[in-house]
Amino acid sequence: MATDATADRSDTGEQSHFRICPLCEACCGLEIRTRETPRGRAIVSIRGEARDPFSGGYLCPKGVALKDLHEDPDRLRQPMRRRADRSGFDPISWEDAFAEVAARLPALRERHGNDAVALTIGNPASHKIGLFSYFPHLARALGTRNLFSASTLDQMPKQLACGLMYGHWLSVPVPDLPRTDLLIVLGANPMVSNGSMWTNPDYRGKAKALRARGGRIVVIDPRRSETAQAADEHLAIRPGGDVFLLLGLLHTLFDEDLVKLGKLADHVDGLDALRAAAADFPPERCAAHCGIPADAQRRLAREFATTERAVLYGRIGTCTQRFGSINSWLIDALNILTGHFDVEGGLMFPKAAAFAANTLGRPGQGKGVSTGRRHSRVSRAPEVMGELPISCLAEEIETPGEGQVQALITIACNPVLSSPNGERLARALDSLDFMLSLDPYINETSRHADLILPPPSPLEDWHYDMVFAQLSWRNHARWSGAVMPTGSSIAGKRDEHGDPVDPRDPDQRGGDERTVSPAPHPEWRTLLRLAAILNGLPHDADLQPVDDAALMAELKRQAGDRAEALFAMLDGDEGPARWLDLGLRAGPYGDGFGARPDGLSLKKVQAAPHGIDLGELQPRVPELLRTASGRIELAPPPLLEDLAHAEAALRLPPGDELLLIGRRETRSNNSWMHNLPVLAKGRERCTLLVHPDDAARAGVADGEPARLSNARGSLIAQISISADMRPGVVSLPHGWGHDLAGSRLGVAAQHPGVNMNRLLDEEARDPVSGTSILSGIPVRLSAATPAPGAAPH
Ligand SMILES: Nc1nc2c(c(=O)[nH]1)N[C@H]1C(S)=C(S)[C@@H](COP(=O)(O)OP(=O)(O)OC[C@H]3O[C@@H](n4cnc5c(=O)[nH]c(N)nc54)[C@H](O)[C@@H]3O)O[C@H]1N2
Ligand SMILES: Nc1nc2c(c(=O)[nH]1)N[C@H]1C(S)=C(S)[C@@H](COP(=O)(O)OP(=O)(O)OC[C@H]3O[C@@H](n4cnc5c(=O)[nH]c(N)nc54)[C@H](O)[C@@H]3O)O[C@H]1N2
Ligand code: SF4
Ligand SMILES: [Mo]
Repeated sequence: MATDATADRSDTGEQSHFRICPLCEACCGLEIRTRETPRGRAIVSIRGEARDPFSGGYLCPKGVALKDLHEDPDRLRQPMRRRADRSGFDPISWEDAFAEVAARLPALRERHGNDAVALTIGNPASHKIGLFSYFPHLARALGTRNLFSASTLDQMPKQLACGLMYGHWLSVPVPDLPRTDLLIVLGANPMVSNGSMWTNPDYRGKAKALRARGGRIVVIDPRRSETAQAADEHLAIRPGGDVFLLLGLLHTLFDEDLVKLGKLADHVDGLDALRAAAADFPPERCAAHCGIPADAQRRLAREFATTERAVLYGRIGTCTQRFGSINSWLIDALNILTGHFDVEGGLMFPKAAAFAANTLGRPGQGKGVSTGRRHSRVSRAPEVMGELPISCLAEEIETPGEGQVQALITIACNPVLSSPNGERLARALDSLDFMLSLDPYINETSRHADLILPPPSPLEDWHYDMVFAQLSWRNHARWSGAVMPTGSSIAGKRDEHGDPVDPRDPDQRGGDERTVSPAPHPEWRTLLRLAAILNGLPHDADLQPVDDAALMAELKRQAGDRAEALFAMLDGDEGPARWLDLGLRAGPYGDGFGARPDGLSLKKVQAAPHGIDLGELQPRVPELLRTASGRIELAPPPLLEDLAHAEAALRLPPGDELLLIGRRETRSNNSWMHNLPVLAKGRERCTLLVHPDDAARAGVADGEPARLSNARGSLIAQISISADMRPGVVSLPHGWGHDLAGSRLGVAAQHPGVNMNRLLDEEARDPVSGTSILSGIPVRLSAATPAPGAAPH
């Protein structure tokens, strides 16, 4: 796909390229300037693009790091095969790599059955149209029940709650921040994370504007986070206490007659069941467990209910808990009951230009979602959204019997660091018959693979955002052309043939000689190739007919007899581009293949270098609903049932252990960007934040190493004393621990940090969504070398 929105800057000899950043959910529009040099195109600068209607010039330091990612000598440029003696990897050609897959994988599946091959997919896949749109081809070809993703370390509770309430997994409402007067943030830190399940670049700017117009922000978090520091009020909740706070608020709404459904009155089911459920949870009963006094709960409920334009937003801190699904449900229910839903300034539903299931099919009614259609083999964990909990992966590999996992394909994920008890998983990976990783790095997970197939650099690839346009603060459509020519790698460092070379000394390169492939393989093609191999085609079969057939099948499903005619009309020369043209033209703003000539198409979106603004969010109930009842389900049975467990938890004393929570750092992104020099430089980021009282009690000092331990294990972390912590709570970021042998992450290895997930129990989950409990973990803190006189904690 050569199209590339480029403006010449003849005055400087530079060119500007406009591209959305593929690194986090904010999807900022970037201006990337390049210059042609005798040795190829070089990246000159990366800035926020002020003319982007969606992000208005915002960016964070990670956007700038795209240059380092493009040029990272550790980033793989061609397939790697692990040596038989496991001493490292050697580069091989794409042809040989696929031939090896063809020789091993189908036979293994034949021998052990479909479920013997597991598939896991991670966070970056949602930022890559090639991965996201062609992943289903591979999943279908495999036909395995052992499908796992990072969703069960993250947002599955929210998707489950939304699925049950509104009828589709991706019908997730987002705060209408520009038009609200009161924002309550629960368990999220958008100042640093830049928003999640809420694509909202420049939270900082919008929050500032809210306060400038007289509005208020309240943040509820065990830590006085960066978002809390930029708010009007901070309530330091007990980790894991959100369910009790939310129930206390819900109770208050009914108790004090504050419920006001407004225009939604005719569109909800289950109000009486919700009222009955809330009766058991007066704030006075919930206070000790959530750590927020009853009068503060009642005051908050009143303020929320009586502020005309207000919104309550909750994210990962509320999801990765035992009651994550209930939390996600109650957050939306509270917005609905107070008239802050589907209205300006409240929670609203985006309407994406392409691929949104809630714009397809019959408006206002559907089949709803179902879960638990099958269960994992070992722990009997229910399937949710077609997946099993990723925390079940290790036991599915280890436990013999029918359906045991013998082979694994990992796609854009690093579960050895990102999931609880990655050490166990790492051991299990070494027992597999075959492992294949689609990944740009030899990292903690892919080092176990037999074969690693790398993606192109994001700057060599075109993109259109399939996922986050469905979660955006404003509707829009933006095309990102490729910025760098295919095969450009380490700008400025090239050998006498013009080929990019590794700028580091040979002895720094970890021993393996590397060659640079001139033609990276787009990931959609890699996935389609793997699917074709699994469907019995030769490893070098022509993929065009395979791609055509899949597209035609989809067209027949959507358009019946008109499929052939529409197929001929589709633009885009290959792969996801044609699917995108179909998505846009058949979508809610589309040209309907000529029926609405002013509507969107791939060509039209490609021709708008700064993107197309599709306006503020609009009310969408009941049109968006896809529940069987055609109404919002306020009291979905699986969630209502789990309330009995919350009630039981309330009868136990709250406990007084020190609790570990996580956090995110601006210059870090989960586990995989610690190898980029521009982000890695500066102070140590993987530090344990400890309240001064807890530090004194444990006898640990600022800047010193200390031991954090529990029944699962122990680690040594550097202490950073912080009065921003709620006493009794410590905070450590996740995604660190880059000291495992066999990875090739030269920069990250110099600041390895520690892996907090070593202290987590892989069997601890929210049973309703299968999501791991990542927050509120009981731990002990002590001096690394006990100091004389320090009291043990
Ligand atoms: N810089 C940076 N940005 C990122 C990422 C990154 O790694 N680095 N990761 C990206 C990803 S994958 C995601 S999913 C998003 C997540 O984005 P957010 O949901 O905003 O996540 P966090 O920034 O981790 O903020 C979670 C907050 O919850 C608080 N918390 C912890 N436990 C509890 C609890 O029990 N109750 C309550 N109420 N609060 C609690 C923490 O103190 C923290 O401030 O961020 C994305 N953006
Ligand atoms: N304790 C604790 N653990 C957590 C969290 C937490 O808050 N606390 N957060 C959880 C959350 S929200 C998430 S989303 C998960 C993330 O969990 P994962 O998705 O497993 O982890 P990432 O660190 O995002 O790793 C992404 C992988 O994709 C690779 N990659 C990057 N770009 C590409 C690409 O273009 N193509 C391919 N094929 N691969 C690519 C990287 O090299 C890396 O191996 O971590 C979870 N783990
Ligand atoms: S906030 Fe940073 S990482 Fe996220 S999209 Fe914007 S520039 Fe990229
Ligand atoms: Mo995430």
